[in-house]
Amino acid sequence: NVESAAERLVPADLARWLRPRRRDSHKGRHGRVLLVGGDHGHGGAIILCAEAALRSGAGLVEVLTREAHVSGALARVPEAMVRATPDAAQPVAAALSGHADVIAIGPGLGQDCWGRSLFEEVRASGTAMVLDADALNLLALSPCRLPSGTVLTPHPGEAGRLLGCTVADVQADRFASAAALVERYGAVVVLKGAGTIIAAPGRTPRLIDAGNPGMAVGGMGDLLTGAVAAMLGQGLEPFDAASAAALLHSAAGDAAAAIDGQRGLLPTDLTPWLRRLSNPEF
Ligand code: NPW
Ligand code: AMP
Ligand code: MG
Repeated sequence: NVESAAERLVPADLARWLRPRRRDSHKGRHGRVLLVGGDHGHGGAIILCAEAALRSGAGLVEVLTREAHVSGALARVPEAMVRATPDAAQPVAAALSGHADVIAIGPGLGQDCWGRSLFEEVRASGTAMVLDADALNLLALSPCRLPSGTVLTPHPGEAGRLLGCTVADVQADRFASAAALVERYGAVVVLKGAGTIIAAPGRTPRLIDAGNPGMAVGGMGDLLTGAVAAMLGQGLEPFDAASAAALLHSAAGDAAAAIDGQRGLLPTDLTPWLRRLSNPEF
């Protein structure tokens, strides 16, 4: 069956994808990553995403969020370039200081006019994309095939919306659900939750046993979105970028939980481990 045929990833596999950097490397080689989200009430999601992108090795991180969240984001992550769009969304391109290699959109994006117009613009941009959270919810409202190489990171609730079925249906056969998402959207899919699956058109699915229920807390998935964007920015092809990021994120969750336990684990407890584990030679 599909599960027994899946490639099981273990943390040591990170060394396959995360090689030491060239001595003469520079930030432009590690990806200019644009992260879009953080509507009113969900400002933290895109800040967590930015921290994770930087700690996973992205070269340049830009955040596009609500004006109200700019100063908080800058205080927390001064390494990021943080910009706002006004209520009537101005073009994303106008808010960029330059060309983005990859755009991740969705954490805390919301589904009202602000989030919808940003999503439509990103979808039309032709740039490599990572879609999470409310970008997935918006996609579910107007489904379409996506440019190959787009990465989707649904949790089971979002996967159910994308497939038009219940969470129970998704969980009843997670491999079949991941395959159905790949089939319907033509994208790389990271089906999150215990036993994260990475699936892509024409590829043998991958399964990650690492990770733990301490990770079942708000904001945890927002880190993964930033990590996927960072891996794409560093030049991994989409299936490997999604795999490396999900493996890094799960291993960081286990490393952090091994110190002080699962209960009360926070996404920010993982960020130092994203750095440490993304340098396998260390
Ligand atoms: P149930 O209840 O079991 O039927 P939603 P969200 C299911 C932002 N955030 N296994 C589960 O269904 C996000 O980025 C902002 C099984 C649950 O009820 C989004 O933009 C934060 N089922 C927005 O909030 C921190 C699972 O999905 C439902 C499952 C809403 O995103 C929090 C919940 O999903 C958050 O990240 C699993 N492993 N996981 C911030 N600090 O700013 C999920 N489900 O309704 O899509 O809501 O994920 O909270
Ligand atoms: P989100 O629901 O978007 O915040 O994403 C939650 C993140 O935590 C995903 O990467 C999940 O795979 C991970 N996670 C949540 N619960 C578990 C669990 N019980 N075992 C392993 N990973 C989990
Ligand atoms: Mg989420």
